[in-house]
Amino acid sequence: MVDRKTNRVITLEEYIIQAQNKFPGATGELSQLLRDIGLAAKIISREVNKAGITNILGEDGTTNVHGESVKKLDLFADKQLISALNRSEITCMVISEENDGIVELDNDGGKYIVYLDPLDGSSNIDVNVSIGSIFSIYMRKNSETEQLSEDDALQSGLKQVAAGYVLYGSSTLMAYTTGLGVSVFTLDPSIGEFILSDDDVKIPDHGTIYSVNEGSYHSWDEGLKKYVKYCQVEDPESSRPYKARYIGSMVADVHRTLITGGIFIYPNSSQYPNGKLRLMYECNPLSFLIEQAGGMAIDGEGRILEIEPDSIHQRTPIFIGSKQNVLKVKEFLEEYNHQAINA
Ligand code: FDP
Repeated sequence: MVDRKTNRVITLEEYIIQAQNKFPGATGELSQLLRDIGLAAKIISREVNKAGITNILGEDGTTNVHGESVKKLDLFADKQLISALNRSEITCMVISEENDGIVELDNDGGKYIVYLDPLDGSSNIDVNVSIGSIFSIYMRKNSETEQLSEDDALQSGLKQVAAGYVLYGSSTLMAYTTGLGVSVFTLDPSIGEFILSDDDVKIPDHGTIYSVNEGSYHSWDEGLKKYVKYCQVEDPESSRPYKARYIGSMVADVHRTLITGGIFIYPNSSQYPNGKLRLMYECNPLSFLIEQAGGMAIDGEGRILEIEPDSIHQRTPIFIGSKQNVLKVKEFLEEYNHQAINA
């Protein structure tokens, strides 16, 4: 995207500084933090792109806090992001999918707390399918002189000051919001800079793609089964049947949903009674972005962003995407899950 006044491209760094200058009282710390994440993203992107020729594919031989096997690239991404955040001493604490408890950084007086999913969609790493990094930024809750604890980090998604993701796909892009719309940047590898590609992305109000792991159909609640059948019915007036698309990397599935509209679902099921995806570093940040783009994200009943967390690694079901699609699935859940309870 080209700056209309100067007729030249805008880099992530310039964009962040311009945005900061609109707020005369801003300290520049949040801007620095976003730039640090941008730098780590470039390093991770470089490593992802040459993963097949270096010895970084495959498993590390350990399991993470969720019992999932850890890939070498998961650990590389985790390390890069945490060391980038440690550099500018603005962040006091990181909570990451790859670490059991909180990770205290060198400046325990820093005012920001960052949640990270360093490499989302890890099962796709070794097969060259899109993966991503997700971040969510909060102000610490307690005073800067108090001992840091998990309690500082347990805040609802409504309190996020910024959130975003980096998608390592056919190109590498970074999307983020500070609560004033969603901006997207594409990495130009020839100059090593993220270039602004859209500064106010809006999700279509309705879309014709549904995205869910249908292999789990038999372990879903009745309402979701009925909704998916509704998506498959032929009805040209409402553009049905919808298309089914499921990459299996949440960032990639949600990014497609942001651009083309539709719905991404990871429900509760008999296998995952509380859903599989993590509230604090997967669902909250992506819900913040999708809401900022004009979409909706619910856990089946209420807004994801309104959930009061009781643990840093907690899970939640999620139904996220275009407003009309999310409202439609909600109707089905209310009608049929309710009937099942009363049967
Ligand atoms: P993965 O296990 O590969 O890390 O975060 C978990 C996640 O990927 C999401 O990115 C993805 O949407 C989901 O799990 C895929 O789960 P299923 O294999 O159960 O569909």
